[in-house]
Amino acid sequence: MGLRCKSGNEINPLHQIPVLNDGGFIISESVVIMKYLVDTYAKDDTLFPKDPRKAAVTLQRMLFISAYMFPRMVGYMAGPILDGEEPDAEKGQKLEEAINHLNNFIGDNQWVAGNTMTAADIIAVSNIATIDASGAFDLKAYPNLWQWYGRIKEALSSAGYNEVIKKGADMFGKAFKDVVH
Ligand SMILES: N[C@@H](CCC(=O)N[C@@H](CS)C(=O)NCC(=O)O)C(=O)O
Repeated sequence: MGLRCKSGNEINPLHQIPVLNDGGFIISESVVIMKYLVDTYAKDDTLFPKDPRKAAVTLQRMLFISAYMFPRMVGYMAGPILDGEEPDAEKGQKLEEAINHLNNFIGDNQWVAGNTMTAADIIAVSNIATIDASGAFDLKAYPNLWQWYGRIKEALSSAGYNEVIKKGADMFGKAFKDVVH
């Protein structure tokens, strides 16, 4: 089944991915999908804490990635990838601001939303892996982020990081690099 069925029934009227179909329960928006999956299938609440303040910080970080960093990443990378345009320096600066914010959010903590790994780390690494693969920014210049990036890749390695996250990130990164370099 695609985003639009042959019958004309749409599983996402916005025609966007990701969309989850969990036994007929259909829901879109990456942050909502992740929360639903944790609430429904996780063994405990560590990936999405129940403590109100920890939950608020986790959600803030997830929405920061989805509503602030991701649009800036797409804004910078889509023109070169889809239309063969030269990268726009101003859009690159906007994305770099978001990278810097993430570096500051991590701060001295081990993870994006504090000292335990949460769903915020998973959504964040999907974006950072794509930015890394684009080769357009020196992520080592953001030490908190760079150390966290190594940590999260290691933490997710046995959960299929290469197949689930790196493969797609490398594909987009390569498409960008092919135009730019
Ligand atoms: N806020 C949405 C954004 C989804 C989104 O932008 N999806 C892109 C691909 S990553 C898409 O399907 N774009 C096609 C379109 O907008 O027509 C989420 O986090 O799930």
